[in-house]
Amino acid sequence: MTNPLIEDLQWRGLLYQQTDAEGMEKLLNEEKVSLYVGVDPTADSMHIGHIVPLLTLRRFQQAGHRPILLVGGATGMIGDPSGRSTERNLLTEEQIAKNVAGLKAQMERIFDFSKSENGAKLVNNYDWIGKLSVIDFLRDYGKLVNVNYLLAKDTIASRLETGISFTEFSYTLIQGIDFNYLYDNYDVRIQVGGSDQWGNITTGLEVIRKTHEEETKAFGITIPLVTKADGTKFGKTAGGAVWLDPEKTSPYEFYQFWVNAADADVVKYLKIFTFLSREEIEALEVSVQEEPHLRKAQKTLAAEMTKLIHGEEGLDQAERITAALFSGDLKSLSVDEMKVAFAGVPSVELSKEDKNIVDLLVEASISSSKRQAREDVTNGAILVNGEKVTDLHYVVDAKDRLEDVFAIIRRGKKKYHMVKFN
Ligand code: 485
Repeated sequence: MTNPLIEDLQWRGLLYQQTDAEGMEKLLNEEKVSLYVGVDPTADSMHIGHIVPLLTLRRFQQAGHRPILLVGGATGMIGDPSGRSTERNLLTEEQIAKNVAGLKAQMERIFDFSKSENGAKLVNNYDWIGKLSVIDFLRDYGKLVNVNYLLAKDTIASRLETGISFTEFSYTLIQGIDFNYLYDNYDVRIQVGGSDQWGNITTGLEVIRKTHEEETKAFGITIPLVTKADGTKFGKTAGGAVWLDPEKTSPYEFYQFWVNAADADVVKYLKIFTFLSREEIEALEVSVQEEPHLRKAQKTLAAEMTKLIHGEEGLDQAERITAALFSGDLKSLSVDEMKVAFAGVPSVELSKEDKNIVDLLVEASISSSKRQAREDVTNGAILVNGEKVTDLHYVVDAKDRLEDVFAIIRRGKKKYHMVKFN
């Protein structure tokens, strides 16, 4: 017995652990179900590591199932020890409220909430965990799990040497109560998470089993960690994590992250992250083998991902900045786009006074000496905000100071410098 959705997930490399693969396949063949992923509000934005389970839920939604997105207003106040070797700092209630709002907005962009049959639904576990008294917690749930059972969980066992607070020790049971709550109230049958969530997902199944007399039919699956062929960590750039929030990672930087994927990784990413069909991805795979210089697969990946997270507008901006930097023609960019485009280039601060171009090149260490600077200018190697400057007497003044504070100087074909005036 096969199921087209499971087959697709397998082909995409999205299935890692499963509590009962056969049982779940049978369930999916028989009915449309609800399933959930939880995210804790530890930051006001998700990063690209978070979206793999979310996009997997969207694949379930496309197959007719109903995604439930849980924001951990309660669990965020406790702190998941999974995948961490040290205790977390507690966040304040204000931080959590702000983070919850940020995550919700991002989830709303990724899912279709309007479908009548199986529209996505957002829930916050603060709504039920927040009401649970200490006595009820210990009597109704604490009795269900043995401490020995909890001590054997990887995320707890690995912390026994260095120590784990009772707070973080209890976390897995809270997440288990969530699964049980959603099973009872939203008919949720499957929990999905990254591989670090295996222990928490199985605690939930344990709680469901112990609180229900009839045979329970709930399942857990985890998704493998995304890896890179060169062994370095996926999802990190020189500037840190790749965030979904355009204020933290601009659509242009986001696009650049994907377009720079290695040939050895790009097909895997297309399978994991995009909704392109198997045929489309296989055609791109041929392109990577036969015409790698065209970077068709990378461009498609970058366009799909940027559109998904930042919309057509974000993609348009990213492509325009990329093209302008490639051709060296900055005049097509707005001042805001220039700021985005050059956010990462080295900047030099100079005082805000009118200055001869040769002096400026030396002071900003763009040319190595006065002689070099003169040569650069007369050779036509210098562009100020995209305009060539060949006159040795040219004065850089207010007209060149974008927003009165910066100018982009290009020397040679590709070397850009940002000069900040203050
Ligand atoms: O009932 C639940 C309550 C909280 C959670 C899940 C179900 C959140 C979970 N404990 C967690 O910490 N998730 C991580 C997070 O929030 O950042 C990451 C996982 C990753 C993947 C992602 O969330 O580390 O593997 O599941 C969606």
